[in-house]
Amino acid sequence: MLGVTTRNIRCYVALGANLGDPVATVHAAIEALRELPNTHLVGASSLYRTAPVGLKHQPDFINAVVTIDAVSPAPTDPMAGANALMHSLFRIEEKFGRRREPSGARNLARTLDLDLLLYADEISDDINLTLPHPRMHERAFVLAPLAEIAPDLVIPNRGTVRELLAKCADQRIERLPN
Ligand code: PH2
Ligand code: MG
Ligand code: MG
Repeated sequence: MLGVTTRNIRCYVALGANLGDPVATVHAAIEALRELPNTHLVGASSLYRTAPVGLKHQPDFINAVVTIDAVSPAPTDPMAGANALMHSLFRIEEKFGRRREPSGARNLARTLDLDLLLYADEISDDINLTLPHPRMHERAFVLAPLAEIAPDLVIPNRGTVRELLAKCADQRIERLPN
């Protein structure tokens, strides 16, 4: 590839499911992420059974986090890459049966939710793609799997994953055997 420079962009994606067969779905979704073009799946956490956060009368979730390196030609607008990745995540959600309410209602039980947590050190307050993910720093269901694969990672303006997880001790979460 003469003359084309590429760079690897380290990204973290959270997986969550609480409808259907969530354990099978999260395992299969990790494989779907492994197949994404122009990316390399670097690592995956264990699966966790977690109490719903901010939701009433919903089943427990299965959650996990993966590390992905996106390969991007440089120079480019970094948010173009982040938006492209987010749309790939939406397509995988749909493939696994995720239906979004036409009303835009959020936080319904879902077969699969894929959230882009971090895209390198991009900071964005775009309403459609806020980076870092605006609530990741206070959620054990994100921080515990992330601590398994990147404990010293710094969430911009928040702290390290390890420190932040220590503040979430009140949230019920259980690692499933691999
Ligand atoms: N996702 C939410 C809201 N609450 N709670 C748990 N335990 N796991 C999730 O994935 C989750 C949640 C919004 O996407
Ligand atoms: Mg979510
Ligand atoms: Mg989501």
